[in-house]
Amino acid sequence: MPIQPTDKIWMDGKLVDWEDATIHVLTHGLHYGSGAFEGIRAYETPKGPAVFRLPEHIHRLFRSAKVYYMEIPFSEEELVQAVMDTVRENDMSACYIRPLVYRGYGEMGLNPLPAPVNVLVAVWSWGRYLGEDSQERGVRAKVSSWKRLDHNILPPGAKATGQYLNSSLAKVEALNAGYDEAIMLNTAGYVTDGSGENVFIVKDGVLFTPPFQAGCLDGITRDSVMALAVDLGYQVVERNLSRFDLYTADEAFFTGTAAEIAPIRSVDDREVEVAGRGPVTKALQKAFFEAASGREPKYDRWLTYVGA
Ligand code: PPE
Repeated sequence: MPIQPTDKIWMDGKLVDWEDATIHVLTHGLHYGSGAFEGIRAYETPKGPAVFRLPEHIHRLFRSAKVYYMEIPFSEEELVQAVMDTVRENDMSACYIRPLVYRGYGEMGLNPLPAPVNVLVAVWSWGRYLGEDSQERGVRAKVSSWKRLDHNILPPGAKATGQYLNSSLAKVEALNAGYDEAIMLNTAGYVTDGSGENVFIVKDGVLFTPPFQAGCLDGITRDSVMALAVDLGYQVVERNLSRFDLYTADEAFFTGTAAEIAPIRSVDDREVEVAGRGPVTKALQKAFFEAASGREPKYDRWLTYVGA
């Protein structure tokens, strides 16, 4: 779906009109993928729009930037404020939020250090990431022939722009083969994550998800779902998952800011036991949306209210 323009984009400290938010063709990041980004969502709540786990997302942005020697010319608090300002100025009740830090225009070449570091924050409406009825019906996943980046190739814990070429290869392969999403393995053959989501399975009432060492992103939705699951009385185990685990799961689902919680209906044409959205997935979706929309006081600490 084409992006629906909003009003303003925050660029290096100023809100500029959507059409004027442009950069030079010799921007370093365009040529070498030298950037880091975040994906955040704001949800409608009884107290107006609230950003879900905003400080955690901004903190991860700083960690990603650090790996690539990018000194962000703003503090974490300033970028938290920038996100709030951008959501408010665009009058969004709910939206997707994309902060981006990138090497800008100045010098070319593989040494990125002489190029400046620029920052922007854009917001837009982003509906169901994996398709209209994906959160009810679930999606069909394919284990990718493309391996996920290894810790010593490009650190999978960093959300760097160039790294996403790896995810894009997997995504297009899955789509071309008639599936909705890819699941990527590491070079040892264990599950890491989807092209843009973490992966969970349920077996005999216990939740399993790959550990960070496997090479997944330390997803903030993943972390939230683990907390909610424990609250609901489920045991959550971080351990390596194999294709066998995926093929024989009772339930499986993806988590991510864009995807939220999306059931996995089948993996490589093996249907999960419940063949769609199972009871555990459904309970977690409910708990997640209650927390994100400010209807669960216990998780109010996850929300940053944008204010009038
Ligand atoms: N793994 C990967 C590889 C990933 O890109 C994401 C987020 C996650 C896991 C889940 O992380 P979190 O959002 O913190 O729960 N993917 C973002 C980019 C999506 C895009 O297409 O762009 C997102 O969901 O915003």
